[in-house]
Amino acid sequence: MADEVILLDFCISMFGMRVRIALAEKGINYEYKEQDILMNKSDLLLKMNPVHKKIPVLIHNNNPVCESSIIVQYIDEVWNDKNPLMPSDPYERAQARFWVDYIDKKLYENSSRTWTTKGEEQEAAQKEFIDHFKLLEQQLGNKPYFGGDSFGFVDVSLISFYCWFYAWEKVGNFSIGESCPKLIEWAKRCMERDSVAKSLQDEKTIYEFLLEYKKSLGIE
Ligand code: GS8
Repeated sequence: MADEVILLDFCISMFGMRVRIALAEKGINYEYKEQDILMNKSDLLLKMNPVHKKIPVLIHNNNPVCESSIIVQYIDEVWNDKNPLMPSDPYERAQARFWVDYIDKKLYENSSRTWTTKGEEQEAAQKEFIDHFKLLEQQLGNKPYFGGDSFGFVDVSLISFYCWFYAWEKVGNFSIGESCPKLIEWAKRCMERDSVAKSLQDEKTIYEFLLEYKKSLGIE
């Protein structure tokens, strides 16, 4: 019997986009179920991710897998016949996990401070945010992808942030791209992949969402 694969997701989520990219890299057909995570979480989401109650959740033959970086690694292990995403060397694998952890802990955690704060606090938050990207750019070096010649785990995990740049830059009135030209080149390289191009959300849609979200939080 064919595998049943369902993805609980929210269209503008960078975490959901990671999973969409990984599934596309492997050529997996799946059912996409958009979730209303802000106003009305579905019974299915609460049942499948009772601990965090967050998307994305991959449901593979009725078994839920939660947390985007864990889901991407799961996908790579289960569908291991095509486009490996994790490095085969244990040390390189540990390094890739380290940088994805950095993206989740530093980059993501700081992203909202670039538009929820004001004045000097905002300037400091934006500088720190850019510094995270600069460090990642250094890590990329002159390689085409983070893992070297092939698109892999760190690329999947970071490229989903790229379609948020426009919204962060416009709402926060600052520029990320100016400080990290090599990272932008890398992002454009990644965008040439079908798996990425079809999984990333339109940047204007994200911008509109962020404006509305900001308003809903009562931030001027
Ligand atoms: C983060 C998922 C997450 O923040 C992962 O999967 O990597 N560490 C997790 N999901 C958000 C939407 S995207 O910002 C979510 O589901 N939020 C609902 C809530 O916070 O209640």
